[in-house]
Amino acid sequence: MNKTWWKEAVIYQIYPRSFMDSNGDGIGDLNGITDKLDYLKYLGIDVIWLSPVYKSPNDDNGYDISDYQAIMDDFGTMEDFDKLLAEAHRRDIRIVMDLVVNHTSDEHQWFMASRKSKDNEYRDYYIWREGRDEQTPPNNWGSCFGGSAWQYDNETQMYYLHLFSTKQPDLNWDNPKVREDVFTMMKWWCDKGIDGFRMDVISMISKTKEMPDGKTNGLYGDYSPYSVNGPNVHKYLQEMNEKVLSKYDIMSVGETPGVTTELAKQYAGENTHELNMVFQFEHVDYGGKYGKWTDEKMPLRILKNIISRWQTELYGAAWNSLFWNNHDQPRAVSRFGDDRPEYREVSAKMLATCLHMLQGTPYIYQGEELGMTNYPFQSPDDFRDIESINSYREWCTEGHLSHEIFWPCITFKSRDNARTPMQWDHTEHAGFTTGTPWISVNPNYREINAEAEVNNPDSVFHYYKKLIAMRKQNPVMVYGKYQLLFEESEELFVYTRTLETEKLLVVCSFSDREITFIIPDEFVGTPCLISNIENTYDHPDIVLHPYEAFVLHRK
Ligand code: TEU
Ligand code: CA
Repeated sequence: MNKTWWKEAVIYQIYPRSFMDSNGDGIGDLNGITDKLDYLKYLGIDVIWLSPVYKSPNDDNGYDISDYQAIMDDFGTMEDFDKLLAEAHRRDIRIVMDLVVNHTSDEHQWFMASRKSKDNEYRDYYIWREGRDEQTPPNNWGSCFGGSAWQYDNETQMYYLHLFSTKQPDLNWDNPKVREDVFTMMKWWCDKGIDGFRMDVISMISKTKEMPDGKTNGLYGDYSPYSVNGPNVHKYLQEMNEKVLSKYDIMSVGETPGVTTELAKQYAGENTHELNMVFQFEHVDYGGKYGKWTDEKMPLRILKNIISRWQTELYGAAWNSLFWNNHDQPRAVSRFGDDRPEYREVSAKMLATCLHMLQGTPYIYQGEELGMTNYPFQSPDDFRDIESINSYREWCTEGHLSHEIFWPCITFKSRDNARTPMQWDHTEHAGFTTGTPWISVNPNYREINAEAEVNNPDSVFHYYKKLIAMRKQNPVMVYGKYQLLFEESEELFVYTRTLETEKLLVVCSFSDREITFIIPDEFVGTPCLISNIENTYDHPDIVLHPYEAFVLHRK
């Protein structure tokens, strides 16, 4: 297995809109991030993944880009970006940019030209089709954010494809000029000195030519068999690798909905010349009752099964990305842990232990290191996210589902849970802004905030800091081989990591009960590397506290 910096790194995701507002307009910005670099350095992370900061009309908070080489007005200027990059590099922190090239904004100049006529030079940059008849789109596909995936355009009386919102038309990657323009743009950022790309829905860039109807489960058909992991996706990524990625010392991580372990070995194989890693979603896509919406927690055995399969099957062949949450997912502690006040800190630390001891590169989503929780939504008016707003309308206002049934599901999983402002201190608006925040601050900021946690050596923050530092001292955390123990347990996630003669035992309780546990012989009497509770581990028989986690180290 090759050793590389991005395997050894810990990556911290910033959602700029909600991180830190430097000028009082209620919106986080680049200078706000620069102001907080010392905080991130103190935490110890190596890389920042910046969610999109490009010019955008913000239909989907920056994932709808109207100019790839300009900064969003809300976030500042290109000079501010250059300063952020320089200041980050001065602290040995790398910056990975979000690359959103499955689609652009409908306000991108390529699309504005494309829609004007059937024969202009940008027409073929997007995916245009005739309708079946005047009222009917080319096929039955539904978009990710509700409604048909096709939008009729009056100008030329044809439909364009948008797998996401109507303001996010899909680019036509089969057009070599599209690929060339995207690669040129990527090189422009690389030449500026950025350190890599996180590639938005990169598994969806290649569509089948035929585009037949998809299976319906309700109003619309499923596009995924014809758009996810499509016919030319690997060819295009190899071309991107050859023309751009291989020319720089950068890292790449693909966001790949629909990826399997087999496909991951192609997308991110050690020798396939595509990407360095991919994000898989099996452990976060579990159990939708109404589309993706559900209030069910995933049974631990299923979670362990998924994670273990990825750990085992990628070993030596491809590299895992490790995450509990991101800007599209609810808060980790509310979803996989227990956010009741008596268990929040201990379960957040347990989850951190469980994730950082796995094989792969760990990603921390802003506020996770504080144990930030889901937001207590009161009404649909609290939503800012296009997906939550459209879904509520589709299922409840226009559909036939009752509010009482849908509400617990949408509030458990809404993307807005992750997007409330970072909680910096106990002052008004959690120190995020001196103005009015664009989305409400979680009212628990008086108890849960960075200032309080930095000052408390027992905090979730300091626990993360310790885990990150330990990774630098213990190559077994990075390169050790994974093995699951006690597979049948419904409450404990126990595994080992082995590197040559060194071995870690990782024990994590996902239960709010006390549990008796017998330490495997070979670890009895070995030193404890980290634990989230005061306990001793020198006798084999122990009683685990609720959400206890510990790691023993045998050399
Ligand atoms: O997300 C794409 C994706 O995989 C969706 O399934 C995503 O989980 C979405 O939230 C639906 O629930 C990426 C970005 O991460 C997301 O923020 C964007 O909205 C989307 O692409 C379109 O660019
Ligand atoms: Ca601002």
